Amino acid sequence: MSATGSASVGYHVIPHDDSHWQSQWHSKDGFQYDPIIRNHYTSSRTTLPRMTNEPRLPLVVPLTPAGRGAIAALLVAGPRAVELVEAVFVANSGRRLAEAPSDRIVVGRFVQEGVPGEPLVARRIADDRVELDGHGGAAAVARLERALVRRGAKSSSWADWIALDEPDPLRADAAVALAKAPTARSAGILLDQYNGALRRAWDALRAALEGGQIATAQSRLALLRGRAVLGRHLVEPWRVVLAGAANVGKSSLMNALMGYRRAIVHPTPGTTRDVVRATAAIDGWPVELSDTAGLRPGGDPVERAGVHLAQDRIEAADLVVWVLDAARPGLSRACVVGREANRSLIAWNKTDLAPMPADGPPGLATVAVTGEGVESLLAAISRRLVPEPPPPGEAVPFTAEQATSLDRAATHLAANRADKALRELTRAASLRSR
Ligand SMILES: Nc1nc2c(ncn2[C@@H]2O[C@H](COP(=O)(O)OP(=O)(O)O)[C@@H](O)[C@H]2O)c(=O)[nH]1
Ligand SMILES: [Mg+2]
Repeated sequence: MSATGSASVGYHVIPHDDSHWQSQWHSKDGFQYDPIIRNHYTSSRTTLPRMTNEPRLPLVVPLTPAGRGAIAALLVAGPRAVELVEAVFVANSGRRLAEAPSDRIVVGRFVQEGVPGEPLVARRIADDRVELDGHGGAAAVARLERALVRRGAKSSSWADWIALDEPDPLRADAAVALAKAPTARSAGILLDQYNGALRRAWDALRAALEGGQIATAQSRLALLRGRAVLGRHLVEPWRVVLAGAANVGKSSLMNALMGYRRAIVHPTPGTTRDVVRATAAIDGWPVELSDTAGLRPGGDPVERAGVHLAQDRIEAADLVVWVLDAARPGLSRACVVGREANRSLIAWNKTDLAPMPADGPPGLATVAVTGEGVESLLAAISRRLVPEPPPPGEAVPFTAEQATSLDRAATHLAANRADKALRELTRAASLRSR
């Protein structure tokens, strides 16, 4: 990824109440950089930044995901972090952790009631920050966490920890989203945002407003808003629904798109009753595909319920792939009438039996049972979902809150209230993710 962290931004953290902290962003002008924070943005040696103001309680933060794993990592951060760890850890060398050079890996054991037990590795990052690496697995992590909590630490989730420790809320949100990214492509875009792409664009937009360059602000705002739809679907998959009449080959197409037999295929019309969902990556974009019951009147109560579910899915879809039967074009056409074109794609299936009808709505030819045309359909789905993928390193707003804030700023700007737009953007960028 081409984006890199920016050293030209500043902030400070102020205590909000006993346990919560609030950060405030300051524009470049008039801000006194905190040297510790500058270090965070410029140092490549320190992997974890130091806190500017310390919470009263030291925190214990499991960093590795819950579940089985060979190694689990925990962070102990805050005042007395080293002292706290020394109460549950003894180094094999017999030396004190407090005296170990910072960043040195110290091999030792987890001590409970004075008895050294399982192996534990400690690394004193700073006086207020120690990383512990021990056996993985929920029970082992919980035991260590409990031992630290008994001695006065407070448990914190990694996401809360990032929100507390990372002063840039846009970057904190990117860190949280990055951990949820289902595909490498969406992770790449989120990594750009983590590395400052959105922060730079946000600040440039604010600078344009501050400088009274309204036209520039408007075009920057439009660009960001245009990318917000993609941004929301970097973590949440796009909802793509296969819909159409009974027996046209929707389930067969679902299986062909997925590459394995997910849905039941049968010549009997009305075989698919429930909505069958599967998640996939199409061209690197996370997608939830839904196969639905064939839309037809009548049928037994279960099939009718399936048709209702199908209609709900169609309404909520980001894209509907209408599957039409080339061998029975008349029957299929009713389904597409009146549908919004920008939310629809048409797949003429069973083109092995009959050619795509010249007088029907234009679409892509597929043969679900052989896979013919499926690659082209996948490419068309990708193009329809993301017509203009952002170039690497570009800003992409990726949370609903960011999108809302950009929309509000646009409304203010349209009403010639640049001051309000600026306030909105400033406020949104100083919110904490929770
Ligand atoms: N010849 C041919 N048959 C197909 C094709 N796609 C599906 N079928 C058959 O059509 C019947 C209905 O398929 P299915 O996927 O269950 O349709 P659905 O009711 O729309 O889900 C099955 O017998 C499939 O094998 C195709 O492209 N060509
Ligand atoms: Mg079916």
